[in-house]
Amino acid sequence: MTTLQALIFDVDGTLAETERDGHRVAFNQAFAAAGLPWHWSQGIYGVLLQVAGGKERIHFFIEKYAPPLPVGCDLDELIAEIHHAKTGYYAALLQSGQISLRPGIKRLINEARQQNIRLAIATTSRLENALALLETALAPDAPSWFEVIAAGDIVPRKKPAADIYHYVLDKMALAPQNCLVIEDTEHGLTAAQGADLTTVITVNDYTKRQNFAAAALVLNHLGKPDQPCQSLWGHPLTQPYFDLSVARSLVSLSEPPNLSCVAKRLRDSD
Ligand code: XBP
Repeated sequence: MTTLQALIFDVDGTLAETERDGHRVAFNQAFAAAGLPWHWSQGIYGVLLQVAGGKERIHFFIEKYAPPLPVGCDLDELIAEIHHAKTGYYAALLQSGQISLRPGIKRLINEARQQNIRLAIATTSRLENALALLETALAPDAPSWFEVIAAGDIVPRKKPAADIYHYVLDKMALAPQNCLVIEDTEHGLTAAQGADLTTVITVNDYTKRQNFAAAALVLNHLGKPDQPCQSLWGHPLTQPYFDLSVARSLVSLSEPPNLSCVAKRLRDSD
């Protein structure tokens, strides 16, 4: 029987609602500071979220909406400057304590630590942004709780490519059937699935209409004793919150890895 050995968490939207109230706000602050008349409304940001990664998202915005650009600017330099400034604004937002963890995240991470379940992060976000969220919203030493924090440009292709999950599995020397992923987007699910990982989705306003048919379980959030979660799709949940007992049963039910994917991975790595 397969046993649960590790939990792998996505960051933005999964640990905390960082996209609408964090990254989006910081991007707008960086645009204003650069003297650019650009503004990402909540609605536009929902469209832009189809592209992962801050730099890639700015690039996509310029291509899609053709906003006014400074005359004669070097586009890559401009994007790098905006993204650098945005990272500073995002850190300041986190420091101000305006962004807190989603229900049940802290409880599940504590439970995993108590039961020696290994922890990892797999995010498209820049490493310093992931670390800042862990330090400010979880605990100053929280980054050390995670054996691997795989972030940003560490792999060549961002989600929905499976690269970041393959990277985590390789670093931890774990088989996918011994791990469970917590994600919030279809891109994240596709990435995890590409690495044969069983995935639980906690939706948010930006992702609740996405296709999560491949997930083992879809919840509104992980829940806690005084704030029960709702199961939206998948394996029936007979308790008010998601904990390691549910994680273990999902992993034990998971199908054996897709051998054609494993063979392809081996061929690709030749
Ligand atoms: C989140 C993302 C990121 C952040 C901003 O990915 O898509 O692009 O919005 O990232 P995940 P930057 O859900 O995998 O955590 O740090 O690059 O600005």
